[in-house]
Amino acid sequence: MKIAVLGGDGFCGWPTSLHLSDAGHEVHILDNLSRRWIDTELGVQSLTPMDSIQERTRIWHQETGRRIHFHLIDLAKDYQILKQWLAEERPDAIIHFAEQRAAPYSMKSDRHKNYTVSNNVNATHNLLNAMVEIGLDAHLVHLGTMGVYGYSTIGAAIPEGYLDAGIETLDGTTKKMEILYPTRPGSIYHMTKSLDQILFQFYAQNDGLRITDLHQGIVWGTHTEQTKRHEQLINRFDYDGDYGTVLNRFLIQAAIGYPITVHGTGGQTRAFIHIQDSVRCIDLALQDAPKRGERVKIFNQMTETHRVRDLAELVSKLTGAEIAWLPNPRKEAAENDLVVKNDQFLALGLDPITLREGLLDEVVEVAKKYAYRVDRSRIAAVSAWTKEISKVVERDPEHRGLKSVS
Ligand code: NAD
Ligand code: USQ
Repeated sequence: MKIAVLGGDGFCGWPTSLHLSDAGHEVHILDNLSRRWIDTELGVQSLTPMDSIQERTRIWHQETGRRIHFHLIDLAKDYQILKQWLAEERPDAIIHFAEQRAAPYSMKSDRHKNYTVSNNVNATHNLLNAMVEIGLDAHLVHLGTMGVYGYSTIGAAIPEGYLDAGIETLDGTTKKMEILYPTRPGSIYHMTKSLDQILFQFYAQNDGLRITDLHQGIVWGTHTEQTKRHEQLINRFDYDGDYGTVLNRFLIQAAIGYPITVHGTGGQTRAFIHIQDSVRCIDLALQDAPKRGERVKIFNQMTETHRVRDLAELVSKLTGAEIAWLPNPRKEAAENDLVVKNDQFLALGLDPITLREGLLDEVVEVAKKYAYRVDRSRIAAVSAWTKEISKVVERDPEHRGLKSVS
């Protein structure tokens, strides 16, 4: 297949591009490299040394003889260029990773909120609009998030996207209907993914676009089979307070002797998936495209759930690192349970990699190897969800003390 990977220079997009190229597909990365600019804005860098996208694709060609093509396009702003590219290349499938994906970054200031909404919603809408305009019947696979559901604790498993509901009609009977599971986003970023869902629903119903939305949990790990093939194919690894995700952060903190930063009581339960499984799931989803006219196919792309404090304790036990209990910069439930259905990927043959598989050590090894690249002053998560929380986070002496750990 000819596959366009939008956002293919990122943490999930790069290993997915390599995997698909390795499997024999013709891969085109479309990316505006905004994530690299955001690193510059925040004064951080990936823990792992990342070469330019051109150099990465050159090394891939050198190692495998296969070409990955790169196109510098801003999906949110370059509508005409995107439309022309799609019209000329007519990919069979499009994988859409190209959004601003950090919740803390999306909550930093009014500017960051505006940027996240306009970047994410316009990127998705421009793509859908262009596909209809040029009559492109490609299978669109989008990376959404478990966070659209809001991690609620209602004593039931979260279904894969849809909920059977009943509504009382005027004549007193109950009419059954299938609805999108109600969204309850916990950040501006997660809100944009909830808006994406509505865009997909409309374009599938109105124009027959074939769309799969993958509601993915937190991705951990760094290497995949292909990124391990050469030092310069290495994946991005974010550890900073905005882009670093919880498990990868805990592992790198442990590796460099920084206290493990648990927010609040660490009572939040989240869904997780290893990067290698994330890549596999996308491949499985590609092979299971919906038919024209079918509703949007929604998968929960996760393999296990864990409570944040359990992860902190696990990493602490594994490495001897101490745990710091910090005021939570986010507005989120202090404690939540989470049960999630993921039957569809299991039925398609996914054999999940779990935390028990020994890959935690692999991440610690990577973290130790590149520890010299870490700026410890960038580890604290200081983006506060509300002005009130911001005052608490700033006032707390322990947090300030931790920020200056060196
Ligand atoms: P990332 O920030 O590493 O990669 C995103 C890529 O998209 C970057 O290379 C960036 O430059 C590009 N991009 C952003 N806006 C663009 C635009 N307007 N035009 C062109 N390119 C643009 O993020 P990631 O961790 O690889 O996540 C990829 C996708 O998966 C995101 O949509 C995210 O919401 C979703 N996701 C990620 C995780 C996770 O834990 N990392 C979990 C669930 C879902
Ligand atoms: N947390 C800590 N300490 C830290 C960092 C985070 O206790 O040092 C806590 C947070 O308060 C939160 C939980 O860990 O309760 C998860 O935070 P996170 O930053 O790992 O994950 P999140 O903000 O939810 O976002 C990440 C990705 C996002 C993706 C989402 C999937 O950045 O792109 O959509 O995971 S999910 O969480 O399932 O919605």
